[in-house]
Amino acid sequence: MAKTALITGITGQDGYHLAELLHKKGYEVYGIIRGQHNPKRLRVEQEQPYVKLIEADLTDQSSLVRAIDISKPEEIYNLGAISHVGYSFKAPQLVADVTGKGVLNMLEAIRQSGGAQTIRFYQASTSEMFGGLDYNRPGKGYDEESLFHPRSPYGVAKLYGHWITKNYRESYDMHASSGILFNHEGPRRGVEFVTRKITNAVARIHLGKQDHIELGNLDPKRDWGYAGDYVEGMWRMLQQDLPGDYVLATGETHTIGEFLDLAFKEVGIDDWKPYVKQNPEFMRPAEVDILLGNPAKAEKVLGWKREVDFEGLVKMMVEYDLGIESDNKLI
Ligand code: NDP
Ligand code: GDR
Repeated sequence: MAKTALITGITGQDGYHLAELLHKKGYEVYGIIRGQHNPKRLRVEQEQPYVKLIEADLTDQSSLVRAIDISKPEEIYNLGAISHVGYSFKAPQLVADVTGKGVLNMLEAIRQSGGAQTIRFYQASTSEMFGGLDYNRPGKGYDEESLFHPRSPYGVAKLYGHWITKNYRESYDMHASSGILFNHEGPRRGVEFVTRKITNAVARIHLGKQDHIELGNLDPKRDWGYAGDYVEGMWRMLQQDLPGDYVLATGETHTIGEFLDLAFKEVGIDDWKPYVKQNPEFMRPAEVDILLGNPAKAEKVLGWKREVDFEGLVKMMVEYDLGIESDNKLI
């Protein structure tokens, strides 16, 4: 019989890819949408009509209980969060409420609905919990046993979400798993994140719609993969007999400068420096300098491996942005 899943963060990048994956697998898919007027509702309704939307908010536990009552899911994927690291310095308390305490609200909603033993739970944990500092960075990359040292209100809130998920697993024997995911991108990435900001600007510069791009710190290194690959890993975690924590990463790290190199080359520009200006507005009070993940456990236990490589990812994103910018479509 078809399984049922409830996804928070359905309007986000990962919500899009996960809903598509689960639908292809024959799931009945419910998604939580927040706010009385959410402009992204129309996009979901038009592109993914198979998703049944339920109005709720991670800060309102009663709305989560209602969402579980309506959907009666076997699996809940908690992708909802305020997810922008830079923004988390500007609204730290809101981020604590949504990205941190929102996880507790969902876990408690599951318990109150009587689903602690029947509903499998996925928490969207992050490489931002590690912090990328010299002292805690293993040569082979961060794994599930590495020390945490978050460097932003977002990272701190996510660490709370990570530990409360573990705590509910241990305390109430819940099938609650955390995916510690390193950066994953794609055409569906929000333009507020550096990769999509770059690929969209590259397309616009190529088409003469914009003459430069303003960025912050170009030195940080990230382990960038493709979001479509990562949602497969999330699903595999919930299909295991036992819950657990898993790093999903590519095992490669690249600077923002390298991303710029490849993105501009796609439109025939070899030297991007004349097109890039630095703007301190996009710098953060504390930076995560280097992120590199070691996905050995996920590869061994889940049989998961990323398919799309760094070059393929940049190419895919630039091509997508050239398409929508040529057609003057909204991003
Ligand atoms: P997005 O920022 O694209 O999506 C975030 C989603 O959370 C949106 O659907 C948003 O809804 C929703 N949301 C925000 N506030 C609330 C709220 N109060 N109640 C309910 N939903 C809310 O993130 P991604 O898709 O990129 O990431 C998915 C998850 O994975 C996030 O938790 C993120 O922190 C985490 N993560 C992401 C990584 C990445 O590289 N993408 C890596 C590691 C972890 P709305 O559209 O209405 O704002
Ligand atoms: P990150 O992604 O902080 O890694 O969090 P983001 O793309 O925002 O930043 C990556 C790096 O680029 C630097 N940077 C800029 N960033 C943005 N957004 N805009 C700029 O103009 C800019 N210029 C330089 C940043 O300082 C940073 O070093 C993402 C999110 O999806 C999180 O939710 C997730 O948990 C982590 O990835 C893993």
